[in-house]
Amino acid sequence: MHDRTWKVGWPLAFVLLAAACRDAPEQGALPQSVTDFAAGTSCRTPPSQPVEIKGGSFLMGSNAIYAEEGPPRETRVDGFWIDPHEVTNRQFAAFVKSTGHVSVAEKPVDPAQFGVPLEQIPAYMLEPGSAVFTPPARPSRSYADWWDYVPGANWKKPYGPNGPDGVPDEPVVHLAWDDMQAYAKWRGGRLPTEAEWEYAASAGAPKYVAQPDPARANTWQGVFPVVNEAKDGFKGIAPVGCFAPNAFGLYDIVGNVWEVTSDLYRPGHDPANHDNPRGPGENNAYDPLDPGRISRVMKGGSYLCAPNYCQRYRPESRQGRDPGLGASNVGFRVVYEGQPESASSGTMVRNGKPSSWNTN
Ligand SMILES: [Ca+2]
Ligand SMILES: [Ca+2]
Repeated sequence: MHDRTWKVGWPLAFVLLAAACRDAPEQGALPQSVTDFAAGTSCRTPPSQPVEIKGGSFLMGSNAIYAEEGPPRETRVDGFWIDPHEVTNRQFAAFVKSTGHVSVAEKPVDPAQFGVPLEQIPAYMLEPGSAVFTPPARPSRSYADWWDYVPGANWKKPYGPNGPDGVPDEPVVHLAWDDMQAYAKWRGGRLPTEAEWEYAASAGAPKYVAQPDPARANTWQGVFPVVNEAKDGFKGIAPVGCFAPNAFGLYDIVGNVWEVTSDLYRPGHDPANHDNPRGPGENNAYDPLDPGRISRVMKGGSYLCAPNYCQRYRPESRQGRDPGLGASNVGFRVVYEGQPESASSGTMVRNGKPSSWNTN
């Protein structure tokens, strides 16, 4: 195992992923290995045709739980199109096959990003790799106890070189911002703004604060990080489409994996910025959990969000995300300015009025 002292000193990504830790977890049953977190279950893959979201207004943000989500304010969003599910390994593999793209996690790490002399950097941390959630051997409140930098972990080998291959219908993870951008451009789209994402995730439904029912989203039931009851059927990541879509027909938009947006991160919303907001500029971006770096906003929580730890299984939830390092619970989905060519038939339109999902 890696040097724990060094891990605690990591300045960024692990904090970003685990910042919601507020209370000490309790003793409980322990998963035995990372392979316990492979889903091993397949679900019906939902349609991939992008869904049209008509423009409109909604109450963006919340004061209910975390200060960084407020203040709520009426916000207008222009119409757009959005993928009905998180980008999958199958989709990303098609992109790689077409373009030859090599993801950031598959390349050696630039030692300059650590800001310390080269001799102080453990060699393994300069190898290609990514951050993998690894259940701790005992209850802990320290994120450094459940995040490991694993050489050889990447989108194709999400648990590391000795783990299983990425499952085609599971969301792709371990990507950096540049990888997501490249994929979105290849698809003819882009990453959503935070406002677009939150509008689509809210789907005209009332705000809520409680953890979604296990039938509605892949989150963490039990006391994080040691008691993973998996009442929703998944200890870890789930294939897309295993849970009911929201009223706009969007699957897993809350839970499963966090979804990175194009906005730069700053705690809280600017009340004056409510017409198609695109987040703060670089000079105003600030992530208190990673103050030396400019983070992107990610939304909706993941399979690691539990009531005692990360109540971010809601449309309003947000955290900063290091754009340069992937992780095993962070993915994305793509939006489009106009009707994508692939959606010329079988179009699904959602206009703020909840309606049932129709695959016709
Ligand atoms: Ca779960
Ligand atoms: Ca999600």
